[in-house]
Amino acid sequence: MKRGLRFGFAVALVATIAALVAGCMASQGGGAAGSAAQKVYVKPGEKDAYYAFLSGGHHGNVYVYGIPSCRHITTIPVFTPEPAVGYGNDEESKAMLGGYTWGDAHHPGLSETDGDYDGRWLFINDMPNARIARIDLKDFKTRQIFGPIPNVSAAHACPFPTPNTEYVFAASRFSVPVPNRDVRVEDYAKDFRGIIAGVKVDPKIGTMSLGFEILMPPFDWDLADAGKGPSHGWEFFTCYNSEMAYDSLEIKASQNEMDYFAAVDWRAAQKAVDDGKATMVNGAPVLDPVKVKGIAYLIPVPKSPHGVDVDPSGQYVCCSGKLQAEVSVYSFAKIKAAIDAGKFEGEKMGVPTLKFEDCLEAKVPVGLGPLHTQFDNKGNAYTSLFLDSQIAKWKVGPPWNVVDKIDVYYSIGHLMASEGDTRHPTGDYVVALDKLSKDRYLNVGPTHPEAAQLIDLRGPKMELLYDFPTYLEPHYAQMIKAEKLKPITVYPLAENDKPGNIKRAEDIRVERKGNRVDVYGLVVRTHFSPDIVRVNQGDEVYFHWTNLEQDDDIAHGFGILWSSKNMQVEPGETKTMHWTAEKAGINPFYCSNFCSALHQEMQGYIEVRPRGTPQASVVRPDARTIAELNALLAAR
Ligand code: RUQ
Ligand code: CUA
Repeated sequence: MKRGLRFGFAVALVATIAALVAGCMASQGGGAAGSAAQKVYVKPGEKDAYYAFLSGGHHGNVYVYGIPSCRHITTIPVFTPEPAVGYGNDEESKAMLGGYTWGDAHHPGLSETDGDYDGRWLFINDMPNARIARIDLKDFKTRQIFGPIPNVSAAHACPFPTPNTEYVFAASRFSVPVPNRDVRVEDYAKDFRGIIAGVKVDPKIGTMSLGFEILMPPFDWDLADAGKGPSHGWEFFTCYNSEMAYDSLEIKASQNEMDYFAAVDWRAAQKAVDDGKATMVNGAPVLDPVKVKGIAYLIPVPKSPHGVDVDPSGQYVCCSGKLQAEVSVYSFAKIKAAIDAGKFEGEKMGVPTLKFEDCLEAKVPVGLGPLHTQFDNKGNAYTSLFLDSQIAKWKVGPPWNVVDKIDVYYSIGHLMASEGDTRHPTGDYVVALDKLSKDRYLNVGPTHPEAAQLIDLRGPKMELLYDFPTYLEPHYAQMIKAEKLKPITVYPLAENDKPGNIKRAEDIRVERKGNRVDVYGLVVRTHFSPDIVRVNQGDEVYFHWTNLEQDDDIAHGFGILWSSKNMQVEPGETKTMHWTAEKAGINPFYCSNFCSALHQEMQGYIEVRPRGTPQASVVRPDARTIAELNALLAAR
C-alpha cells in the first residue's frame, strides 16, 4: 500500500517535471528541444550543419560562417587584395584583379542544378565595377573575375544564378549613355540607358562569358531573381526611379505610384543574339527592344520596389515596395497569359508594359519598409521590414496572411534562410542581416559592427537564438547544407601543372635572361631551396615556389623584407611572385606562416650585387644540397 502511494507520487512528480519542461520549451517558441544556448552550441570538435556565405560588402570579399554556431571560419578574398595570403601579390591573382584594389560585393549566388544548390561554385558581384567573381568551392578560392562588363554602370542586380547555372546576370544600378559619350546629365531621359546583361556560365568548368545585353529604359535597376519550375527560363529585375530623375532622387524618384519589375526571357534574348539581331557596342552584343521583340516586359510594382523573390514552387514573384507596407505577389501564370495574349498597357522605349491587375495575385500587409523575402519548407515566406526592424512570416497562398513577427536589432536589410533560394528550402533557420547594431555589442567607437541574428524557424513561432557581429558589410548571404561541400585538403602534387612548377630537388634552379631572373624553388618543412639567391641591382626577379607538402594545413609563407611582398603557398601549390631588386646589399626573406617547430628557421637571403656584376645564366644547387633535400623529402 505504502509502496503504491510512493509509486503514485513518483509518477505525478515525473509528469509535473515533464509538463514544466514542455511549458518551458513552448515559451521558447517550441522549436527543436532545448534552450537557445543549446541550439547554437556546437561542441568542440564537432561541426556545423550549414556553411553560410556572407558578402563582405565594401570590404570586397566573402565571409564564411558555420551555422548554427555562428562561428566565423574563414574569409575568402575576392575583389580586394589580402596581403596575409598574398592575394593580389602573386602573379595569377594580381592579373585576376586587373589593377583594381577595391570592390563592393553584395550578392553571393551559389551554383544550382535543378534549382538546388549543388555546392560547385559561388558567384558574387562587385557592384561599382560591374564584375562577377566565381569562387570554386573545392578550395574556396576565387578562380575568375569577369568584367568590368561593358556598358553596365554598377551591377547591383547581380548575379542571381538560374536553376542550372545557365546564366548569371548584371543590371545597371545607374544609367549612363550607351555607348558612354559626351552628353549633359540634363539629357538623362533622352540619352541615358540601363543595361541588363546575361552572362553565360560554362556548365562543366564554370567559366563566364558574355551572352547578351538588353538596352533598357534609364531606370535604376535594383535586384533580381531567377524563375524556377514553371517560370524557369525567365529572370526578374526590379527598378526604382521610373521617374527618370537625375538629381535629388530621394524626392524626385518617389513620385510615381508605380515603378516596375522586368521579366526577361533569357532564352529568347540569347536566340536573338545568335540570330544576329544584336548591335556590337564596346564589344558587347546589345539588343534594342525597339527592334527586337519578345525578350523583355515590364510589370508595374507599387512604390519604389527593392527585393524581388521567386517562391520555391516558381509560381509566384514577390516584390516589395520600400514605401509601401505590403508585399505584392504576382502569379507567373497570369504574367505569361497576358504576354501570350499580347495584353499590353503601353511600352517604355520598346519594352511592353503589362497591366498591374492582370498579373497580381495577392497583396500581403507585412509592415513598414519591406525589402527582401525568403522561404521555408512549410509554405511560409519571411519578409524583412527595414523600418519596423522586424521579420514578418506569412502564408504563401490563401488567405495570404501574416502569421508571426519577430523583432530584430536593428534595421534589417537582407535575410537568408537555410537553402532559402532553392526549390527545397530546409526551413531550419533564417539569419537577419541588420544594417545597424547600435547598442548590441561592446562599444568600439563611432562605427559599430554590422549585426547578424540567427533565428530558429522550426517551431510555430520564430525564435531568436543568437547575435553575432560581422565586419563591413554583409548585404546578402546564402546558406548551404554542409554535407553538400567536399573541399580538398591539399592540391595533389601529381596534378600541379601551374606555370613555374617543379617537383624534384634536381630541378631547382635560378635562370637569367638579361635582367629577368626566374627562381624555380621548392618549399617544404622547414626550408626554402634555394635559400640563397644571387641577383644584380635592377633585376626583375620572379620567384616560383612549389610547396611539396601533401599534408593538410601545412602552408608556407614567403615574405620579403622592406617590401609589401608576401604570399602563402598551400600544400601542393605553385605560386609566382615578382620582386624588383632595387638596392644593392643583402635582402632577407622568410616564411610568414607558422608551419612547424623550426618555422622561425625557415628563412633565406637575396644577395643583390651592383649592376653589371657577372652572373651565370643558370645556377643549380650542388650535389650535397640535392642529397640533403631528397633526405628531407623522404622523411616528409
Ligand atoms: S541590397 S538591403 Cu545591395 Cu541586396 Cu537589399
Ligand atoms: Cu614554413 Cu613557416
